Amino acid sequence: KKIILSGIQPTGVFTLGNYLGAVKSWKDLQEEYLCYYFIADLHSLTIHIDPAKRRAQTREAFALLLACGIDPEKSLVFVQSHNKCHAEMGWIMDCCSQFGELSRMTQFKDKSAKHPDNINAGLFTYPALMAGDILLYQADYVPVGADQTQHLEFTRDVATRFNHTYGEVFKLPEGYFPKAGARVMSLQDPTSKMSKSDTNPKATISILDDEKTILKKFKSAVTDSEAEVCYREGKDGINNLMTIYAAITHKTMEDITREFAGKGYGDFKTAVGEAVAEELRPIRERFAALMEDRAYLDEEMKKGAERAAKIASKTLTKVKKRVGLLLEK
Ligand code: AQP
Repeated sequence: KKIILSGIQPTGVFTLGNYLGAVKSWKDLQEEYLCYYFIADLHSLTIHIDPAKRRAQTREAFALLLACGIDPEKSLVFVQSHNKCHAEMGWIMDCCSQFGELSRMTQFKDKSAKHPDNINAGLFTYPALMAGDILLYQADYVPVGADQTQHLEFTRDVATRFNHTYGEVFKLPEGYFPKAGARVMSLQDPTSKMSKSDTNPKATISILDDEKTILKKFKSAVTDSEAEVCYREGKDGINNLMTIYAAITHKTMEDITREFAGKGYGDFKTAVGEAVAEELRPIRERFAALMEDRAYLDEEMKKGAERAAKIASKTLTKVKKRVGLLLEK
């Protein structure tokens, strides 16, 4: 089986964007691929989070993955920092990355503009740590959103350069773009993506929101002054709601336009809210049950970390040999 690898940061409860854009397809991929999914807690250190909160969010993120249908019997699920190979490999990748190429990363530019008070070195070398995550497991495919394609290209560049300098070690990973994957925008500013770390709770749907909250948030979603449900340039708010509705119901944009012809935005927003609430209800219930069973979560994390370390250490040992680090006896 081909290997799929992807990660998600424990920077808050997953949003509907994380779910529809990533985790929902991760679940389906388990049937066809060997899947490795991890909680990217080392990456999350690039932003300030209260330490106790970070710890809690890491456990929650792990439980959320399971609640979303990632099955630890089928897939490898683990916390990044529990496998020490990531940090070691990250440093080696740092030393294989050029300042110039890292300077061109748009995510660094975006994130440093967003947090001018904390432009740390980790934010700058984030793509090198990510390259290490991917290359450690010799992943064939990496499901990435449009915002991550540059980082994947970077990973391929680093891997190619390494193979050229030290001899073939790394498989070159390819992007995987799930057909059903949707890019979900903020409900309050539909020109920017929905983000877990958005400080305006009205802008995001958390996958743990209850039905009432979901309906209320959709009701206050920013749209336009027309009254036509159709997917068209300039209708960012409606386009976003249609994208969400289509991703959940598998209807086409034409179907949706037909369904709401002659009806107002109010009806449409209610329908989207109900569909989302219905989709998220079982996840919320499973999450609550999982959080009651801390021993099970800890056990699964431990098993995941052990399996991950076993796989990754093979690549790491090869890499260390190739770059000339003296291996301990
Ligand atoms: N709005 C979105 N629509 C579709 N996909 C999205 N993803 C994130 N937001 C959307 C995808 O979710 C996966 C995990 O993301 P991440 O946690 O590694 O980091 P992120 O992309 O920075 O996600 P957030 O929610 O925006 O987090 P913060 O607020 O912490 O920066 C990725 O596959 C991503 O493409």
